[in-house]
Parts: sequence; structure tokens; C-alpha cells
Amino acid sequence: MPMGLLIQGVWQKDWYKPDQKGRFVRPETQFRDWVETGGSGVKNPSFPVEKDRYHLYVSYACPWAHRTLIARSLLKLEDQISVSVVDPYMSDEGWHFSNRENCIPDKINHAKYLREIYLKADSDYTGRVTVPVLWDKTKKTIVSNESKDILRMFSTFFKSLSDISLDLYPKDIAKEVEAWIQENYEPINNGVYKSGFAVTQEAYEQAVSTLFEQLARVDRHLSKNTYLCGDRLTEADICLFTTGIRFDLVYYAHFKCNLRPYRSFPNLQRHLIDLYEKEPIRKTCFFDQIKEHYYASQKTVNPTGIVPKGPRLEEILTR
Ligand SMILES: N[C@@H](CCC(=O)N[C@@H](CS)C(=O)NCC(=O)O)C(=O)O
Repeated sequence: MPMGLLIQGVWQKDWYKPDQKGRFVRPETQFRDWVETGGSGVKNPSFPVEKDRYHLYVSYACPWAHRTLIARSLLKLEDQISVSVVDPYMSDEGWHFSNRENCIPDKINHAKYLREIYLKADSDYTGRVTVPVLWDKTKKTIVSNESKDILRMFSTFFKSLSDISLDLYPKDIAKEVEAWIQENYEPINNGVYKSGFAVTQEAYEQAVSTLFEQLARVDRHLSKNTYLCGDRLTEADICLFTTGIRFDLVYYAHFKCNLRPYRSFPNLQRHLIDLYEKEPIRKTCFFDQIKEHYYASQKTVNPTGIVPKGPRLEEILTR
């Protein structure tokens, strides 16, 4: 039962507490500030957009952090927003930094554990220590640890630092983009966790049924649309992608999301591969780290910590 959280600044080893019905409950994200430009109605934003001022703490394993990495990559913001990548194995000390291949240690705060970053921002913090985290190198504090907000900051305010014309949150379809993000959040993005972390049969069955109903609905929608909002790639597609790319790889077996494979939905699979074939997206995908994190770290779900050999990537990443 590893993993843990901070309680009034003190680390405690603990797994997630289910509700009375055995359902997984995702805790509210606590750092919810925004990086903005002066022109957004806020005259003197607390966190103004500036070149190379912000730092992103991520895990390549995490679907939420992956959203922010994809936007950073598509908008070519790598030189503007520096990054640290935690070790994929989460022990009962939480996320940590290491020199393992494809991990990037914390060159900003020289932390060993991610929780040190949370404590620098709030020495009395109570809550889970999650990725992604957007860190302000000037004020030396956390701006946000909410992936959907960080994604939105990148595609809107940080866009002013980008030379790329891609608009991931176009004004004319903003409502539609937001609606798809919301609609897929509980049943799909959080749904795989609700399925995998359920501790009663009823809670599991409820989560898995709702998940597959929504996947079927999105599959039908994508039979007539290239992307979720027509022919434009938006934030909504990124949010679907980071769950989709982990589905047959991990969620199908580890989280028992096995009513059918993701790749058996023809339009969802086509959408997944369309995105995966984009070089800026492909280079953010680290399949070994994804598998290691879930199977080896989540011992409540997989007590032996054994990481399966399969599935073969060429089988799950085909059109
Ligand atoms: N609301 C957060 C959730 C992030 C989240 O749950 N990240 C996971 C990794 S996939 C994590 O860091 N979990 C550590 C923990 O819960 O202790 C977001 O979307 O940014």
C-alpha cells in the first residue's frame, strides 16, 4: 500500500481513501493561480507571461501531466518553459527525481522528492503531491498543479511566446472545446481511475459501464469528425489522447477496463493514431515509463509490482 501525501507539511504514507460505497474520489486541486498577460483584463497579473520564467514538473507516465507536455511541444515552447521529469517509479516517499534514462532531475530547486517543491510553496500544505506542477522561478512558488488550467494557460497566454500559429483553444469554438473536455473528464479521463481504484464490485461496474458508454459515444462522433471539434485539433483532443494512448497499454489490464480494447473502436483508434503520428506528440510518449509507473508503483492494485511484457506496441498502435 505505498504512495503518500502531506498533512500540515508532514509526509504520511497512505493510499487513496474510497468513499462509503467503495468509489475512488479524486481530491480537489489546490494551487489554482494563473499565468496571464496584461491584456487579459488583469492590469498587473501576479504571474505575468515571461520568457523562461516558468518551470514544469511532470511525469512521462501521468496522463494529466502529458496534456501539458503535448501543448508545450506542439507550440514549441520548450525554450520558454523548462522542465523536470520525475522517475516513473513512485515509492512510499512519493514522486522523486533520478538520473535514470529519460528522466530529468530538478536543476531549479535541486529537490530529491517532488514534495519538497510543494513545501517550498506552502510549508503547511495538506494534500496529495501530484504532477503536473507549474513553478514560478522568479517568485519561487507554485502557480498551479491543475493540468486543465496549465494546458489552457499554454494554449492561450503562453501562446504569445510561440512562433507557431496553431490555436488549441480557438475563440469561435471555445464553448465546444470546453464542453468536450468536461464531457469526457468524469467518464473517460477520471473514469479509468474510478474503474481501477474501485474497492467494491458495484463501484467498479458502475465506472466501467459509464466509461464504455462514453467511449462509444465519442467513437460515433468521430465517425463524422476528424477531431472532436470538427477539422481543428484542440485541447479537447489532447485530453482524450493522453487517456487513449494508455488504454490498451495499461488501463485494459491493470485497471480492468476490458469490456473491449480501445483499438476495437475504429474512429477512436483512427483519432489516436492521427495524433500519435504528429512528431511533436510522438516524442512526448514514453511507453516503458507509463507501464512501470502503474504496474510497479500501484501495489494496492498489483501487489507483486510485476510489469507485464506486453502488449506489443505494433499491435496497439496500428490503424
Ligand atoms: N488534478 C490533477 C491530478 C493530477 C494527478 O492525479 N497526477 C497523478 C499522476 S497520474 C499524481 O501525481 N498522483 C500522485 C498522488 O496522487 O499521490 C491534474 O489534473 O492536474
